[in-house]
Formats: sequence, C-alpha cells, structure tokens
Amino acid sequence: MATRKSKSAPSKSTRTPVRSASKDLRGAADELHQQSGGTHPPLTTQQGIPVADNQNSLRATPRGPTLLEDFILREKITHFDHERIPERIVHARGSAAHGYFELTKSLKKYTTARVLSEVGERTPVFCRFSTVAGGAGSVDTPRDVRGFAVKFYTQDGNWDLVGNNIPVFFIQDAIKFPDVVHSVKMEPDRGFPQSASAHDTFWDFISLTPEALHMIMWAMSDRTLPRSLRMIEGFGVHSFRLINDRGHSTFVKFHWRPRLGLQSTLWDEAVKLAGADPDFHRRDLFNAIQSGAFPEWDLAVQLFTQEQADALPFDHLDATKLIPEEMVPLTVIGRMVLDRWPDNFFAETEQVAYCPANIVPGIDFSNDPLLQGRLFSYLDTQLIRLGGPNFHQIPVNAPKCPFANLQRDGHMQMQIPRGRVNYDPSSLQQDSPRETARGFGSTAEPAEEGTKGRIRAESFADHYTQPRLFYRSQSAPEQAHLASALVFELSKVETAHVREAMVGHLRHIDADLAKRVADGLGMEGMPPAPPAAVKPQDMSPSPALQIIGKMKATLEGRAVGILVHDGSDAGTVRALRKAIEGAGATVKIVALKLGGATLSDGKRLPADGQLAGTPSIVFDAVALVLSAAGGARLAKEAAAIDFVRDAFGHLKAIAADDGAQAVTEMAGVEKDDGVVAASDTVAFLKAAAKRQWDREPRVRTLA
Ligand code: HDE
Repeated sequence: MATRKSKSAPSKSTRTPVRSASKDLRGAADELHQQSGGTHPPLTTQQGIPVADNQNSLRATPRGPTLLEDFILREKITHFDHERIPERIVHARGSAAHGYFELTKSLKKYTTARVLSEVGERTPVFCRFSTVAGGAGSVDTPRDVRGFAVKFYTQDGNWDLVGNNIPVFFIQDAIKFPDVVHSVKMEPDRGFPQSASAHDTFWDFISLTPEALHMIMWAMSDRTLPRSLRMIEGFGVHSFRLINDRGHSTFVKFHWRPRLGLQSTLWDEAVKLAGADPDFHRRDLFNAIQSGAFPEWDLAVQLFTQEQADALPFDHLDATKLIPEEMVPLTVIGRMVLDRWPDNFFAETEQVAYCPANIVPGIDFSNDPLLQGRLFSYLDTQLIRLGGPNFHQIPVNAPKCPFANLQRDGHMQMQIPRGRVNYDPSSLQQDSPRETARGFGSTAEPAEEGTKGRIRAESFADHYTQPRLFYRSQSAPEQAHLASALVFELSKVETAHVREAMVGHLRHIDADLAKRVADGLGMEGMPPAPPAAVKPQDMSPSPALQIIGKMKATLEGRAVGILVHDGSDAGTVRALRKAIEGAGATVKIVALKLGGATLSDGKRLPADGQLAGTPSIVFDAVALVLSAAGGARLAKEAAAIDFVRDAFGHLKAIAADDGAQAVTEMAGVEKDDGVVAASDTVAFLKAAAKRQWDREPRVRTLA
C-alpha cells in the first residue's frame, strides 16, 4: 500500500524503504548462495566481464526506468530470446545417451570397415531415441514409431545408423515423405491433434496409399507403445552394402536387439501414462543410467548376396518389405552399452545431427529409393536447424578421429585454419590434407539397363502380402490389440468414406481382421475391397515378428510399487523388497503421504511416491501390504482404488495381504494366477515376470 501511494506522490520518505528492500533481496541471495557451499567461479558475461549483481537490472532510480546502458541485462535477455532453435520437423521429441559399441564377431570377410572387423574394439556412440510426430514438448507415450539413431565415432569418421523401432516404412519413394508427414502432424487449419495419428488427414492419406499398409500393421501393433526405450528393437530398415578388401559387395540389414527383452504397454496404460508422467521414457532412461543399470543392445546383421536377393519373393530395395529372419538369419556381431547421460540436454541431445549419408569406408548404400532421398534430406535440414555449415564442429557432432579438409569459413566457424592453402591440388604447404588410398569408395556396381523416368518398379507393386504376413504371425492377444487399435483410430476419423476405404484394404490383408474392425466400428455390411495390383500371397508365418512370443519372462530392469499405510507388516515389506531387488527390479514405496507410513515394527518408512501422484501405471507389478485398518482407510481413497484397478486392468501381477482385501474388492480384483499372497514372494516373482494375458478378455472388450 505504501508503495502504491508513493507512486502517485513520490517523496523522499517513501523512496528510502524501497531502496533498502532491494538491498535486502541482494542480501538474501548472497546468504542462500553462501549456504549452498562449493567453489564457485566468478559469474561473467559472454565477454568474460565479471558480474557483481545478477538480481537487479540497472535503473535510473530505484523505481525509475531501466537503462539501455545495462549491457549485462541486454546480453542475458538477448541470449535467452535466441535459446530455441527450430525443432526437428520429425523426431522432435527425443532422449539420448552416450555409450560404446563393442564388436564381438568380425565381419572382416565382408567389409573393410574397421568398426565392423576389429573384435574387442570399443567405438564411442551417441544414441538418440525419439517419437516421430509430436513436437519437442510433447509426451513420451503416444502411439507412434520410435526413432533409434546411433552415431558411431569410428576411427574412420562418423557412421550414423539412423533407424526406427520398426523394420519397414510408410512409403517406398522419398518424394512421398512430406505428404505422409503432413498428414500425420497436426491438421493445418486447426492445429490439432498433437502427436496422434487418430485423425482424418492421416487415414485419408493412408487409405489412398496402399504401400503404407505393412507399416500400418506395425504402427497399430503394440510396437508403438513401448514400455521403455530400453526395451525396443532398432532397425536400419534399408538394405546397405558391406564392401570387402577385394571390392566384393554383400547386402546387409542392421538390427538392434534389447538385452532386457522387448516389451510394450497396453493402450489404456499408454494413454494414462501421458498424463501421469509425460516424461515417462526420458525419466526411465535417465534413472536407469544414473543408477548404473546401463541398457544394452545386441547388434545383429542379416547378410545376403545379390543372388539371394534376386531369389526373394519381394524386392529388398522396397522399404515397405522386411526379410523374415526365418529366411535370412540374424548374426549377432556386437553390443551397445549406454552408460552416460549427456551433461547438457540442449548441447548434446538437441544439437546432435544424424545423417544416413554418414558412412565409413567398407559400408555403402543400396539403391533403395527411400534411402537415396534420405541421403539428401538430413544435411539440408541440419543446415537450417543448426544455423549453417559448421554444425559438425559442435562437440556432439564432431568426429573423434582427426579430420581435415579445405572447406572454410561460414557462420559459427570455431576453428582457426592456418596457412595459405585452402585449395587442392596445391604445392605450397607440406601439411595440407591430401586424398588417401584408405578413403571412401563406392561399389563398382554395373548400372542396370533401363529408361529414365518417374517409374515405380513393378517389383514394388505387392502391398498386401507382407501386412498379411505380419498380422498372421502375431499371437492372439497381439492380433486383438492390433484390431482394437484400428477400431480406436478409425473411430476418431469423421469421414465415413475414409473409414470404409481402410476396411476395404484390410479385406486383402485378412478377412477376419477386416471383419473385426468393421464390427468394432459398427459398420453395417462390409465395404468393397479396392482393386489390388498384385494378389496377396501367403508367406510362412514369422514368429520372430511377435512381441509376446519374444518377451522374456523377467523382472530385470522393471519397477514394482509397494503400497503401504500405517500398520503395514514390516516383515512382508522387507521380504518383498529383497526378492524384487534380487530379481533385478527397482522397488518404490507408495503411501498416502510422501512422509511415508509407520509400519508394524513402529518404524517410519518414507515413501518414494505420494499415492495421488504415483499411479500403478508407472510400475510393472504392484504389492499391497496393508493392515486391516490401513486397507479400510485406503478403500475410501479413489487414488488407491485406481491404483489397484489399473494394475488389474493392465494385466499386472498383484501381491496382496489379507489387510488389502477392502481395497481389492472395491477395485473389482478377481482371483487369478496373477493375484498372489504378499507373503508368497516366489509366486509373486513368477507372476510379475510377465503380463497376465489370460485376464484380458475378462477386463475389456477387444475387437
Ligand atoms: Fe528421417 N528425417 N526421413 N527417417 N529420421 C529426420 O532429420 C527423412 C526415415 C529418422 O534423433 C530429419 O535431423 C526423409 C526412415 C530418425 O535426430 C529429416 C525420409 C527412417 C530421425 C528426415 C525419412 C528415418 C530422423 C528431421 C524419407 C528409419 C531422428 C530432423 C525419404 C530408417 C534422428 C533431422 C535424431 C530425422 C528426413 C525416412 C529415421 C527431416 C526425407 C525410413 C531416427 O531430415
């Protein structure tokens, strides 16, 4: 009040207290700083000028105008104004880590690439995972493809394997990429939906682009709902070539296999996770690495000759096709360990620039037209995203081997090249860089006969065989999830003819799938199937395409929540913790208040999470250790009932002692193999190592 009065009638007496208030602020900041300890270097401007006051701008009088002269304020604000760079047009939301790749099996016979031929060699890597459609600030768990990009800092320069967690892609030709991306992103007139494919424009495009159907099968499967980035596979997608010392070429496809096994969430879980923890995957990766539980992947290759490629019943240069591993087996050649979280998110995870054109001698491209387009796109986008041609000098992008050339100048040149020579050939300088016999060479591949034109090869025309292969290779629960995902997505499509066109396509893939989706949408009658350029073939099912079949029964790397309240049995909590941690999982104690609960032994057990903010969705299994009074109390808490109901609905194992009965009853938990006594740690570990698929038909209607 005194201040406001002073505004209309400034006087000496009112100004004095304001000035001293500002001094007090300074004093409080100093005091807090002193309490925090440590050795602090002097704060300076970007020009190195020491800053005495970082709390107050320079003003003409304590309540008067701010002075333009305040270069410290201007520099700080100007830098802040420029803190954001354009986000990636796709894959904007990502999380990354440093680590290494260790070769365990030499491919010397096939390639001169040192990174793939020197067993035991550890190559530093930087690996970034991403969602595709959402912006940088979007959530971690939408239904979406995940990017899986690895930069290998090899002795022969950077090799970027820029892949996804799905081995095929939506389109066959790079010229369609802007269309598929526009269609899935927010609709341009309304600016929504963010990070979701369940809308008209996406399905309109897909219904008119049958080549996308194989990828759609994958996208609608649980592959796009990963439980953790530590539990996804990665694929280089395209065929690449390996070139050996005789110039001989062998085709190769790259696969990453998570050591923790492949695992997904259910759709309902993913939806709820988006609200419960928008950073679920980033936090999970961060916590694992910080706690020393370093995620690992095996790198495996499929190697095949031109003759084998020619004998395949599809074209391996078509990125909408995969080579079943039952046809060309996988050979594990090494492992990747991610063991260091970046020091700074922006400097590393945001500024890292991957490019499929970054390959090293001994590796070469194939003629896949999607890959060929990508070879151009990434450098182009990075020139604008990172502001100029010197982004390779940003530490996360710079090769770790020596590099030298005659490219010069440009925005943000960080190096100071010496000497007169910036051209080649030259004779004036003894240390100017020169070509080397060990340098990169392209495969001497004879060009095919043919006519120039905008032509899609006939061998790319079969759009239904591999979607059928994928669908028919799935386990029953996975088929039901896939059909339900299609029903969900198409139910969000407002345009009837788009929904009908999609069901028409499904008829070529599998009649039962089409029927399930048509029924799920409540369609009267079956829409017509469109003409198919090539009649779909039946390939032998490939069980390797499943998740459930491949899922390891394990608790390793997973998390279990134990719900406690005052009076919970201390011995049971201890025994559970020991067993769960012994199985390689982490334990989080959840209680009504963060302060925790006083257990039966009279001791206070602090909670890791407050019940209202720690739903069971963030766990792989739960235990309810409650006294009868505790159970009765929590049976009146909506968050506790949801905790249990969701765990049951998400097919998770539940260990419950007698005291928990009031809550389990309220939550509608029915006895099954996944509901065990809290005292039976052996049964709990067994049940918690997998989801209770048999329970699903009892808790939800699937298509
Ligand atoms: Fe990308 N893609 N892409 N893509 N892509 C980008 O590059 C592009 C494709 C993939 O963590 C962009 O630096 C075209 C297939 C990943 O930083 C952009 C085509 C696969 C990442 C681009 C494709 C991928 C990207 C956006 C069709 C799996 C994130 C920002 C011809 C094999 C890398 C950037 C990271 C990023 C273009 C298709 C994977 C715009 C034109 C197929 C993992 O340049």
